[in-house]
Amino acid sequence: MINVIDNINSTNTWLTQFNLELYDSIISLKQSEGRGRQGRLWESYEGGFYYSVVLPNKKLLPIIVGISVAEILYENRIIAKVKWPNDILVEGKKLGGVLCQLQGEKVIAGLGINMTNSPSLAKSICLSDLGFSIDKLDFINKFNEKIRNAMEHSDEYIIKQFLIYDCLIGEHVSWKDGNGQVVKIAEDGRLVVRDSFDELIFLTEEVHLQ
Ligand code: BT5
Repeated sequence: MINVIDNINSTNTWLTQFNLELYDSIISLKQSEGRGRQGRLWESYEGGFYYSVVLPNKKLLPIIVGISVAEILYENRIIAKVKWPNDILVEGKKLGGVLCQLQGEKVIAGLGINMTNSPSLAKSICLSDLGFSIDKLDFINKFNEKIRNAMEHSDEYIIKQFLIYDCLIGEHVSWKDGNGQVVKIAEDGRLVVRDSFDELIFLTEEVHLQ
């Protein structure tokens, strides 16, 4: 069931408060306390897309979500890239982001996309800046269909699909206490980076393009 609401603190928080069925979801016109990862804020003014859905817990789920969003954008002629694990970038700026939270045996996946809202942040972009618009309910239907299909695919296939949209491989990146060059996405979904000592490092945390 899709729950539609005009205002809420956070669509992810709302779903965590109920023991909902797989693929139950909520969309809100705005959020008063939209959340990013690690306690960061997600600017959520009216005009944006704020959606959360209950999904099965699968190993590469954050990557599957990123691919699904990028595919829908491509089908709407928007050339989007995914910055591992699942920032959605267009023209090097952040169009959207995904927040996956483990909830018992399920995952709550929250998706924010800037549509007609113009975020105040410097490195952000919205669909109307690009001259595009997407129908929100159409987006939800396509998104859920893509997620269901992706559940049937092998990990190897999912990683291969991710590489179509990836913007990090071969790039120099930095993280909290180091820097290096991105080598690949490992089969378990972690980022493999080579640092200046030629060691391979597997990252499960945030990296920044240099
Ligand atoms: C994310 O976090 O990118 C995940 C965002 C998920 C938001 C959705 S909306 C529906 C659902 N309900 C929620 O409460 N959350 C989810 P992270 O990678 O931590 O990025 C957060 C950073 O992105 C912030 O620190 C800002 O720098 C930047 N940011 C915040 N709002 C933005 C926006 N509207 N557009 C672009 N960048 C933004």
